[in-house]
Amino acid sequence: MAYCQHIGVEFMFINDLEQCQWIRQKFETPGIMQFTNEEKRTLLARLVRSTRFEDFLQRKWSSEKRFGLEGCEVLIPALKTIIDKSSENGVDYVIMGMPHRGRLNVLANVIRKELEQIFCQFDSKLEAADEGSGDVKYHLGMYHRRINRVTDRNITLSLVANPSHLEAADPVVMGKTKAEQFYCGDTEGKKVMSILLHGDAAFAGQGIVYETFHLSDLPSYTTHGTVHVVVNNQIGFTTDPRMARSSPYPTDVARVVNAPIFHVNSDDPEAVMYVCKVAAEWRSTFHKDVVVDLVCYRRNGHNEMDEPMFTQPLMYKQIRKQKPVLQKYAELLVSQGVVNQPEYEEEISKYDKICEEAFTRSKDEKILHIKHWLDSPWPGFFTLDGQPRSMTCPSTGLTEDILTHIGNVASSVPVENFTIHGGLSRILKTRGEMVKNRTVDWALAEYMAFGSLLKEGIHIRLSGQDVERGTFSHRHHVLHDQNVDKKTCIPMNHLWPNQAPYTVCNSSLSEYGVLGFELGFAMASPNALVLWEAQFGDFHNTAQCIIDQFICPGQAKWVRQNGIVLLLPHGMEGMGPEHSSARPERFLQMCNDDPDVLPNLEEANFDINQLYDCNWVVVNCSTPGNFFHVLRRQILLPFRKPLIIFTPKSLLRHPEARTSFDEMLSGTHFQRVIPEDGLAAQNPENVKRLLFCTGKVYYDLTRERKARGMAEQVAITRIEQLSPFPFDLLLREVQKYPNAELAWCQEEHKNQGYYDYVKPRLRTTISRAKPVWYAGRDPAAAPATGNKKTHLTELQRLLDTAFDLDAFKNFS
Ligand SMILES: Cc1ncc(C[n+]2csc(CCOP(=O)(O)OP(=O)(O)O)c2C)c(N)n1
Repeated sequence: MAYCQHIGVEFMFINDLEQCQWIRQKFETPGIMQFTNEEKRTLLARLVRSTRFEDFLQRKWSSEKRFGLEGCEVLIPALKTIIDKSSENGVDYVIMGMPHRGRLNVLANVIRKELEQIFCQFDSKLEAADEGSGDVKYHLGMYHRRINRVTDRNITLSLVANPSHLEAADPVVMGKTKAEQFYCGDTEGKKVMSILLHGDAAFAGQGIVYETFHLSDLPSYTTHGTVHVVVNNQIGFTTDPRMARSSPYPTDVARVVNAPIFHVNSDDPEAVMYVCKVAAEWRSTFHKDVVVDLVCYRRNGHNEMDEPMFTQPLMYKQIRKQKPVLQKYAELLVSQGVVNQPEYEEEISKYDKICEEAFTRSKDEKILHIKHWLDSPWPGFFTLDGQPRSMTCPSTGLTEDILTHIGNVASSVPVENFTIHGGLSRILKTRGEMVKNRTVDWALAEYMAFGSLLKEGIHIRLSGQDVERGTFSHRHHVLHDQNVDKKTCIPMNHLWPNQAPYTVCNSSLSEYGVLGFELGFAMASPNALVLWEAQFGDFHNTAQCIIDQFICPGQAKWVRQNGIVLLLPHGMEGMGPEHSSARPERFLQMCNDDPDVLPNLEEANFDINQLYDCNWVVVNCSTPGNFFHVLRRQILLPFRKPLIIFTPKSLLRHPEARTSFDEMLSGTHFQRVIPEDGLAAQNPENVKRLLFCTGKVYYDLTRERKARGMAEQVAITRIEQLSPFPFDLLLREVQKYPNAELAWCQEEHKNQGYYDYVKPRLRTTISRAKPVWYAGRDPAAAPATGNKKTHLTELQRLLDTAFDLDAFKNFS
């Protein structure tokens, strides 16, 4: 197929005739690529800025890493063309994600971050304001509202902060875009769009690229088309467009995701501009993804310190001979009489002057503020100087009426003429009985939390594999008519007249992509409860990069809070090495509280201050009621922190794992610690052992204690909020039982679970006055045995240790 010069198009794998015809018409119509002199001059001016910006940085800071754009200076006019064209078509908010290459240039010349703010990032003597640990300049995000000069319309541009991990920000950008579309009612992506930039190597190599593309085909995840731009220097230097087409990598990606890919020679700025216009038009016409592959070369090494001749001598000899694209294009326009030489030189000196002046101003900056680099401000949520509006949390309880109303909707079909499955009728009937008896199980507790927040105007989004039904078939938030195909009902959306919407969506089979997406979604607004549920807790490890790079340190690096909730099914039930452990030890190891320092327990609002200072909250609730409270607390807190919840499997149906409405009424709160309240608590001096535990093992312990008749000798205290560690409440517990030995009991293996986190903190709580013994499984490489009998033997052994009052005699 014949194309315009310097352009190659791949779309053979697209099976929609209309789309194929559209592309053909754009590239096969003779003479279609025409530009006015005005457009050519704008293009030249944009190339001047792009080129001279890198030159300026190189002159001022020749030994600093900046990951310059030399060789692909057309990226700036390319992006600006996509934005101009999209703005013309009605887009007023563009959310972007990009890697290192050319990022500072994009910030300066596309997003229009003040140059002095960029330059002062190079000043190593500037002190950082006390707002987290910060990040390197080519990772920071940005948000800017401005007038688009070409269309004279308002446009907001946001560049999402990212870690070094290439492509990790892709799903985050998608999620944030989806949220912005959702909150402004843009159901077709006509106002808010995403642009993703990629390097060629990671675009082809990282699986997250495919995961992200794949989300664009799912209704609750689509952003209605993303324009992807690949800075493709992997094939080295070429001016031959056929070389571009033989570049296998971006093409493979596009083929898998069914998006057209336009290769274009980046030495031909007009061809680039044309392709970018077509890509933006494609997106606004079909609302599908499209890839622009900028085939270029990289004039320097990977960074400015690198010597590329070490490894690619011949290629770089050729590259050095190449005239920069700005020079070539300027010569072309001069020869065509579009500009004359003095005008061109004037354009250059005008921009150089802008840089020099900004550089002078940058020297006046005394302090580096990371908060100037926020990509998602939350207007109104904080005070004007960015503080929480209070340092308290109201009761998370509800009135009896609200509980009953939600319970009734949760156990009924709130629409007419809708036939549900017989098995589900039984489940709803059981729910109805629980409501009559004023109790909740796990599923109902979650219903109560969600339903009440919706009433308060909080949007809720629950996403993950099979979340609509619930992996353990306990949730059933989407009812399916048994007689009419695809007819569904979401009772949660029938609770209150003016309630916020509830989104519950089964995701694709992805963790990295989907968790990143939800994290991005949660960035957009503090007034939403965004939850990602893993099918089983251990699957979070394929999303480890989102956890390590964004969720855990996000606030410290980018001064941006995020209230995402991770629901991670966890528990040792003889199911084998997989499906057992959500790896609590990993989350706990990444908590930023000091194990060796006892905080000031007398401080007012100690619990809230602790939450404010932490990097994330880790809980393992032993009762449905506490699960209900912690979900509500997540929103009622005056700030946002990620919340990691280890959620149950067998406890979902455990007859004792029920909570009475009484513990959920107005005035009640989330309990960070649930103290012993049985016989042992009545005569605490007689208690020989105080067992601390968390989560499901509590039920094994109480059953065993009862069987052994040891209710007076052994007290059992549950730590429900593992981090931040409830030093204050635990000190009280220990002081209550002066004659008791202390032991930590867990069902996980010794090198896993909570032991390594809890032990030093418990010791700090008691000023190391007593040992803290261990009752649990031995260390192991795998999280759980695959043999049911071994599982039960191990469980019995740890229970034996927990209740053998002589067990630790030989150690002391
Ligand atoms: C997930 C991940 N793995 C490895 C790296 C280390 N790394 C940084 S840049 C880079 C090469 C990128 O090549 P390319 O996409 O061609 O971009 P270029 O720098 O050449 O423009 C690598 C391997 C990284 N940042 N992220």
